[in-house]
Amino acid sequence: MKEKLEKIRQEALAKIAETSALDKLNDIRVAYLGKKGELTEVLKGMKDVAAEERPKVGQLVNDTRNIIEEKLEEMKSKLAAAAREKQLREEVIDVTLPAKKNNVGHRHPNSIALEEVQRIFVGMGYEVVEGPEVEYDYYNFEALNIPADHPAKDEQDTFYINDKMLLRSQTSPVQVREMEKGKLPIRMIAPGRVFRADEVDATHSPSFHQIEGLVIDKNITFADLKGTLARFAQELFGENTKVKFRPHHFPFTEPSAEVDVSCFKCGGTGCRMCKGSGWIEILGCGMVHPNVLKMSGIDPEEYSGFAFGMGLERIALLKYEIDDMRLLYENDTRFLKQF
Ligand code: 2U9
Repeated sequence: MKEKLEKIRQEALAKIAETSALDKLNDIRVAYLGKKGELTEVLKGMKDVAAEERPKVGQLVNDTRNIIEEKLEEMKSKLAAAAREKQLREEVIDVTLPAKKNNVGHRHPNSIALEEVQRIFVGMGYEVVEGPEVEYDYYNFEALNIPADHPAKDEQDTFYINDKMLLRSQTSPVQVREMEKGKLPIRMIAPGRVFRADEVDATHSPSFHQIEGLVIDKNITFADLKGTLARFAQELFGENTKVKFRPHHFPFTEPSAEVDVSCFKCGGTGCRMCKGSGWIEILGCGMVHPNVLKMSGIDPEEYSGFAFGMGLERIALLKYEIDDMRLLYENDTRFLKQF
């Protein structure tokens, strides 16, 4: 029995000494000290030991158990300390490594262009006014002298919500609402999102942005319109910019014109930017139609006004020489960061 215990002790201690993993220690504990462990098996043989020998043998079993347990605990602490040390070594932070770059956003070319246009008009005393994107047919078409059978009113071109409501196809309703308030004079610009049932391509999108302007006062003439837009063009595209007014037709203005600016890239000699013509179309304008004034309660005998409208994306594409409008809607920061 004594030899047996000595053998168990030596074997267990040898196994403990060569263990390098914490979970293996528990296997050793079970194998020697567990319910079916080797030491327990030895205890079962106590009944065959002579009565006078039993206390001595019992003491020996206890000693063996204690020493195994002691060594198990010792090894456990040793392995745990080593594991902790390894972890600390591996998790050390190298403060000299370069920091991760935070990908910060960038202002959108539309926003930069809008701020520029707003700055110019606010500098001339204009107010910036916004209005709803969901509008009544009345404010979007009827109040602007657009007849019921006008092609723009077709469902092919305008997004209707029901008989009376639609997604505005221009920001003009904002001006109509302002005129209805009856506070004159008016000197305002209305920037905002508009909607048209267009297919997406390099120059079209079903949702884009406009900036429209409206001035109403006594004695406003076409000369005021020309002077204002000439100044605007010079501020936006440079002091040497010339403007050219070509007769046009809009239902809400009479007379109406489209405005070209001399090419800011080649100065008017002709290049790829202006398709060789020396001129670039940037906006439409005209004197507010008397019917439009009347419908909003303004007497055309007493007051007159001018209005203009431009596509914000078009201005951004021109100014920043971007050749595809779709790039403006992808919000890829690698693209946005270039402006
Ligand atoms: C009121 C009266 C008149 C706004 C105007 C234009 C001419 C024009 C287009 C430019 C390119 C729209 O973005 S675009 O497709 N706009 O040419 N807009 S005059 O006239 C108004 C507005 C409100 C009460």
